[in-house]
Amino acid sequence: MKSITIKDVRLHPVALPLVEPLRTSFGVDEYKTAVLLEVITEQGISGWGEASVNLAPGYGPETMVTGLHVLQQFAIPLITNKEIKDPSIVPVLLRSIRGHKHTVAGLEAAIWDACAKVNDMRLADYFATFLPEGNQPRTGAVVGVSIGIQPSVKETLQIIEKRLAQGYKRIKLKIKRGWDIELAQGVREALPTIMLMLDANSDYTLQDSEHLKQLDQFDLLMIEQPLAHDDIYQHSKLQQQLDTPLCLDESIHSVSDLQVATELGALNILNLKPARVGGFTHSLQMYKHCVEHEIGLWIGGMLETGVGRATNVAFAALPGINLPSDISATDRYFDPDITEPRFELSNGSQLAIPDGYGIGVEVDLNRIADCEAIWEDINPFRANHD
Ligand code: OSB
Ligand code: MG
Repeated sequence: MKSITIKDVRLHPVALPLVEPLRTSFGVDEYKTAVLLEVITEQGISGWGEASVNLAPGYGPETMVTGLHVLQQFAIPLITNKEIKDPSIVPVLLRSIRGHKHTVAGLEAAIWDACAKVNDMRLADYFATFLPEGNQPRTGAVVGVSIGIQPSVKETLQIIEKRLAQGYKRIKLKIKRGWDIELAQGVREALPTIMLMLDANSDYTLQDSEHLKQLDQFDLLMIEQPLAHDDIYQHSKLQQQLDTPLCLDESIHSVSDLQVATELGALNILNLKPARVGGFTHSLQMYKHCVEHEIGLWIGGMLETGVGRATNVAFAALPGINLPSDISATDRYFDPDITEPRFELSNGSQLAIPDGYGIGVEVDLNRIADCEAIWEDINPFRANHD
């Protein structure tokens, strides 16, 4: 395998209007924001990655402003002009930076893309070379769709019907305190056999366990992150009381978190977001852990732009990902996106791995410039200083 040396890193802070905003228990955003990274190698290859950071520290603690700060001041100098044999060295080079996982994951992703391209490989095939034999990617990722909190059961059902008609085979509904049992009941009555799951984004406490037990009657695939974003122990107590499998999202940031959660029985399923765990090197370790411990595994999403979507599709195509991932077709998020071609749903609720090397999609620099201008308009620091 050929190595790379990074000569330059370009940052593109962007905001893209969302076709359908996603209302969760912690809020709603009109825009998807991210810092896109373009690493340029000595051979002149561009690798692209997405640091998926939000306007507010809602889902995670990072924001656009912390992301830009940490990349410029700390992360980029640590990787520039060093020979990188392969991307698994990146967490080592960045070890003096604690936390900021979404941010460093974006930089690592750009390096994964560059390394795959310099070796004339699709990213999915390149990932497989870091796994034991028998982990060759499938033709694509099996996916589902995540639907935000709507004003009524009726409006939720309309969106579900639309998504089922488009071919999505797994529906995830966001819930919150006061918007759960009635919703699950209404949806199950109308659609008794669909693959259905709920995501609470940490809105409940262990005191709600009697209430949450009522959800057992709705034949849910799983309940995602019902309790605190920084808890593992109480989830293990809740799982003892529930028949429905629990899936953790916000609580798991590292291999160590996953080991603790496994030992305690706090999860049956992992929502693995490469961004949340600091990138693909750690994601590969967690993938191996889940396979070994028979923990259900799927790839979660952060409403990524086409760059992050492409990297996630490549990872989600690996055969150890055994549940539908939260990666939907381009038209569910943006019109237009910043990459070409669009991701489209094909038979069996799948997104195909693009043919090209690396992430396999082309970045549209004009569109990126437009989205940088939108970010400039909504940049909170700029607004405060005007
Ligand atoms: O909790 O999984 C979540 C999006 C932003 C922040 C948190 C979450 C989500 C999603 C969207 O559920 C999944 C997607 O990208 O389609
Ligand atoms: Mg979630």
